[in-house]
Amino acid sequence: MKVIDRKFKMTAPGIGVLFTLMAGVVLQGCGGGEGSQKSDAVDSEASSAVYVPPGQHDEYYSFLSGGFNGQVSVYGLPSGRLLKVIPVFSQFAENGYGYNEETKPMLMTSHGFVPWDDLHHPKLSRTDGLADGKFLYVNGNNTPRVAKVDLTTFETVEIMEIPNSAGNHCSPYPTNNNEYILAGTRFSVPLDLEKGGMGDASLEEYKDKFRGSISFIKTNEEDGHMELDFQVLVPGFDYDLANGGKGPSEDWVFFTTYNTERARTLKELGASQNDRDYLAAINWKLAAKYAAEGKAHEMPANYYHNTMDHGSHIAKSNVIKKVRYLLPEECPGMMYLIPAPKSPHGIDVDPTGEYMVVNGKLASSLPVFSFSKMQKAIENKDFDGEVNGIPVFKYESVLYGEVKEPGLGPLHTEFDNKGNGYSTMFVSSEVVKWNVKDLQVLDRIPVYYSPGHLMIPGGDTKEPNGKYLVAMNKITKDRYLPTGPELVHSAQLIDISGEKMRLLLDFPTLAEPHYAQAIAADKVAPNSVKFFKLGENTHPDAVKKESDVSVTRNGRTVKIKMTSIRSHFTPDNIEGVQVGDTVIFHVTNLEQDWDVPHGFAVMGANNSEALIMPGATQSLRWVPKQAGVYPFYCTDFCSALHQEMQGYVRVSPR
Ligand code: CUK
Ligand code: CUA
Repeated sequence: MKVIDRKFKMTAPGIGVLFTLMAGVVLQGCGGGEGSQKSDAVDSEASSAVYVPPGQHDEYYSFLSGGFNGQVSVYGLPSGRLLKVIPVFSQFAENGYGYNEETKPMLMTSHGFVPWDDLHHPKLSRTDGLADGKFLYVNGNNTPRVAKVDLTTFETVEIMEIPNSAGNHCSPYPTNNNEYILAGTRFSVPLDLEKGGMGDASLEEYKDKFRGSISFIKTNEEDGHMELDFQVLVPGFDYDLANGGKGPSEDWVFFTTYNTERARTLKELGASQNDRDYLAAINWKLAAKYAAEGKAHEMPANYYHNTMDHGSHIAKSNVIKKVRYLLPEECPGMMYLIPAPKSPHGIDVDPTGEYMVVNGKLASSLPVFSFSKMQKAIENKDFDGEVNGIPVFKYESVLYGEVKEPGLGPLHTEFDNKGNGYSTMFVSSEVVKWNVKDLQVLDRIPVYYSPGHLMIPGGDTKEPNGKYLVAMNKITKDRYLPTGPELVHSAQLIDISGEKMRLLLDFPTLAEPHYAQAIAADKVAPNSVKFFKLGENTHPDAVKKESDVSVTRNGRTVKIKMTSIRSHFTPDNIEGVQVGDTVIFHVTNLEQDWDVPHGFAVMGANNSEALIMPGATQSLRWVPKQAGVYPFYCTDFCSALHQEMQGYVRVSPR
């Protein structure tokens, strides 16, 4: 059976060639063959290690990205229980996000209303280099955006579109005190520096006209509010992932790149001749200094910045018309290139800030670069040419060493608190533990199957926790009961507290998690909001007592301000609506108690329900097309008389 497993792993798209090349290596045991079969069995103590008794809480919150569902899912660890789905770049029928009038502006972009995106990387906000539990920043890959989730309410409260970017993939990366959230483009595109935004160019002109961008988003310490300070326009490579320094390397951030020969077509890209691509090193502090000192140029722009108001819970869109940019060739010392294995994927900096690991998915070893050697090489000008005025280091002058034969298809690495790195091997389907100092492989455990990212709570900070690791796997196959052609993706919880890794739990995930972050529950739970105070509700159409409800007509628009409280709506018998009117229901939930939302749905209304939190107001827009007497009701079972929580709207012919 194991043989069959290996076979389908190898036929994953794009891996066929690699398999042929490396088949020999696999058979020689690089893929964890023998030893892995033993760890396949979960020991009898595993269940008690993840068992959280009914009524008790998990030790960690973990935030898994949903990839192509545009959402974040919140799981408790170690139980693997799903606690919440947070819609970010999606419409969410469950609670009306993106359907109701309050949240629609969150999804506005310069391309119009874009209620979908591909969400890859959740990153917790930081204080002194450690996750502080205040906010979660996430990226939208497709229509480049960065969003912020407030961890007191678990709601998306801010979304900023990123201009001059295409495929916002190496994003977001918060520096150690959230001075900046950095967001790097994946695709380079032709930029029109005069008129702003994307220009027109033939792919033949790729080398000269295409550029990438790295956005420096400033955040406000109080409320995490984002503001695009400036961008660095970088050479037209493709940029993949970002990770930042700590301690000695705190001022630096690193980006993996591919297609550095700047091929024009996918065919050329696939056949790209360079043996090496680059790890780009950017001194973000120096960049900020250059920008502050007036080195930045300005160009026209057109991007949306959407924010949710605290009091009214109404989102507003702000369109911003210009952006500042730096050119690396004008900013000496700001950017360097380190030769790295061809088409590298993840870049990860260890907790000491000295070692930068490049996960070269096609490479047979894992290169580890040294930050102090890089500093020396800068001092000694130990360069090997340049690209667009950006110095390129000699490989050997910055290399600390290589982890030999770690496995096949290394994608991502995180660290524990004992000086070890853990890397995912996509092709050989395993997690490999190695020592950062001596670069020896210490242990390997098979995962099912083909892991992308892995996550250790705090594993990308200076103080990782050494207890758990979560592998997020791309292929599920036979791990659960079959559900037709589409299977859930799967995460696996691994105990890393001992010398040997130990598989504890499989749990299904929503859509495709790429990265995840986790934080101790006591950093988030005490601040969780239980309900919104009615007295602080500043929604202009809120009604705070039943006697204030109203139905008012203004031309063809009918505004219905109503309330909900166990177990009735006021008014619950609405007249005066005509066919073709635009009807807006503003429903205020008068409850002042934890966990008593009321829902609201009208027959035939083609948007969604509303799910109104205690003390809040939500608005649904409806244009009835036929005369009739339309029932409405509460959709969330709220009391013994929930079923009776209903009413009618009469729609008369015009
Ligand atoms: S990426 Cu998906 S497995 Cu978008 Cu961070 Cu590596
Ligand atoms: Cu209110 Cu059910």
